[in-house]
Amino acid sequence: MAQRGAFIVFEGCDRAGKTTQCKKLVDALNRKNVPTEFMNFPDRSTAIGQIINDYLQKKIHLPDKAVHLLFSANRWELEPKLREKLESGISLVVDRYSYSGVAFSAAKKGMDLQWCWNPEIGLLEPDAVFLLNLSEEAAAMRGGFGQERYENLDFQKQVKENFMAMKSSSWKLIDADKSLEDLHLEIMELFNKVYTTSHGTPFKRFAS
Ligand code: NYM
Repeated sequence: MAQRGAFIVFEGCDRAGKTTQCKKLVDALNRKNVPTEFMNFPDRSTAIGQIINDYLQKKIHLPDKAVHLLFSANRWELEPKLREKLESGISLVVDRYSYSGVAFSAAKKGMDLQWCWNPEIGLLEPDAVFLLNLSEEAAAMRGGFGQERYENLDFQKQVKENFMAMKSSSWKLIDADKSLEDLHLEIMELFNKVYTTSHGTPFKRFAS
């Protein structure tokens, strides 16, 4: 049986450069013959993902708790696919995961971190979380937000606080305020360490 792939999650506020760095990492690893695929959450291509997309684009309104559970259901519907890929030896670089789910929902009034975390319990736990951290000043230099929900400075500040509150010692806090290439090199180095240590280890799942 193939050794399982590594499961890496990129997290951070909007505009931190996650998607660009995820894709650079995937390309670089495939060039080095490390079979790797990109995935992202929310995955807007599924039926649940389409409702989330309509919500984010403000085409529909949903109560905060209901949409939170849809984001979580979107991860659960793709859990078998993630597991199968990892078991077949493919490494996954995933742009946002449960931590975004909790950090964004808990930034809303009346939404509690633990309540938000509960539906994530039992999902596969990544081998590493790379938290791309960008100062508000640097973020502001990157241009305006788009039209989607959550894309405003005050909300993003609260999201950042929530990420910091969830951050454990195994997370890699990465200063994203540097050139694309420097950031990529730092991420490659971090990935190599995680890849060596995660190989051959059993999957972990989120506990309480
Ligand atoms: N988001 C993302 C959530 O609110 N909950 C989640 O569980 C996830 C995965 O969706 N502003 C938010 C964060 C983003 C928005 O993500 C869309 P992206 O990466 O811009 O497509």
